[in-house]
Amino acid sequence: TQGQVITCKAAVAWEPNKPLVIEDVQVAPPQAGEVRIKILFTALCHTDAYTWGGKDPEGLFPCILGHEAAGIVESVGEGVTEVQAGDHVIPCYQAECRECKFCKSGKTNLCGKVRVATGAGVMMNDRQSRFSINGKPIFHFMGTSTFSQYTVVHDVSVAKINPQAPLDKVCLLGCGVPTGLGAVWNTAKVEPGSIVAIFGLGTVGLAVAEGAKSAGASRVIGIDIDSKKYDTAKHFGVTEFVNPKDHDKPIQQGWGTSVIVGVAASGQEISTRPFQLVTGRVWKGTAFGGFKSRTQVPWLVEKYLKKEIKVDEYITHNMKLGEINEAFHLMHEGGCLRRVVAI
Ligand code: NAD
Ligand code: AHE
Ligand code: ZN
Repeated sequence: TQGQVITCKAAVAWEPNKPLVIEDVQVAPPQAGEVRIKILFTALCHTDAYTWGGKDPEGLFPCILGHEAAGIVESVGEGVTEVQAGDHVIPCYQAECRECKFCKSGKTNLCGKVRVATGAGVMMNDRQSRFSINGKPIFHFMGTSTFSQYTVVHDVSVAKINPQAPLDKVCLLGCGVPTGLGAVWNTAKVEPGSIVAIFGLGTVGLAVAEGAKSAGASRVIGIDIDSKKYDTAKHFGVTEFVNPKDHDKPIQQGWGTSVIVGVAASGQEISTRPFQLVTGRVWKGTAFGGFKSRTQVPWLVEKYLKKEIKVDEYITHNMKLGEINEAFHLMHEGGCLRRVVAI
């Protein structure tokens, strides 16, 4: 198949909020600096639902969503040296080129090399998509587009991992679990004895709880409007629960560091009085938990293999590509964390 167009199945989002359609999609060969990956397993993250729901200012349609996955390299384009056909990999929506001023700064995990293209749903080389249906281009998403049996990504967006790792599990290390752990370890830098409050007890929130427990937090307060999340949350280190629906007055007090993880729809903003920051509160945000993707995803895979971090525990459903719309609906059910789809 090297050098040839591959026709395969992919779940195409034709329009916001309309069911995804499993289509035969043509996937062009990788160009210079690109890698074509056979995706074996992909999970669904809330961000996929956010973009599918038309809330993402960068959302483009038709597109192939999906960014939390694992697979095997099928072929590589010219000049690609760090991976080859047969390597087990995790696509990384947050690239790491190790050459741009951001990568070299030592201050951020955000990489500038291909972000302009990934935000526009195309590849950097020619600003075109590698996906098409009978000649009609279909946009990429987050530089990953993992709801497809084959995808093309930039080489700076591929983490090569230990081939012994089970791909149906470590696909989660492509987004949600690292984001939560890293929000605690890298961004908030939680110290022993700290009190941590988590708003939203999905996979990202529970990974925050796991990270907080491992960092020695004395209390981990879980806040969710869905009381069904509370039972599971205990197993991830949440020690107390608050359902905002049970309170008619604000109950927050004190100061500390707030780390924004969640994404918001176009036009939605957060604000506060300067006094809050003047008097010692700190407001930060985190993308992919501050982890350097190509360097640290393989390290997280090793930590999982040594049983130092949980992954299996976040998987509540195993599904097939044809069930992807059901997988989106399940997101809103109490018992649901990650759904892993076999592609
Ligand atoms: P999820 O759907 O699995 O979980 C979200 C949880 O939040 C649910 O339990 C829901 O009941 C709860 N919730 C909803 N509204 C709430 C409210 N008003 N107050 C308290 N709880 C509320 O989602 P997830 O996949 O864990 O993702 C969580 C968020 O993080 C999403 O916004 C996602 O887009 C974002 N995200 C950001 C990054 C990043 O790098 N910054 C990475 C992954 C996910
Ligand atoms: N496109 C949205 C922003 C989306 C966003 O913030 N994405 C997170 C990752 S969410 C993963 O589930 C992120 O890492 N952003 C940094 C980046 O470079 O995209 C918008 O508001 O325009
Ligand atoms: Zn995600």
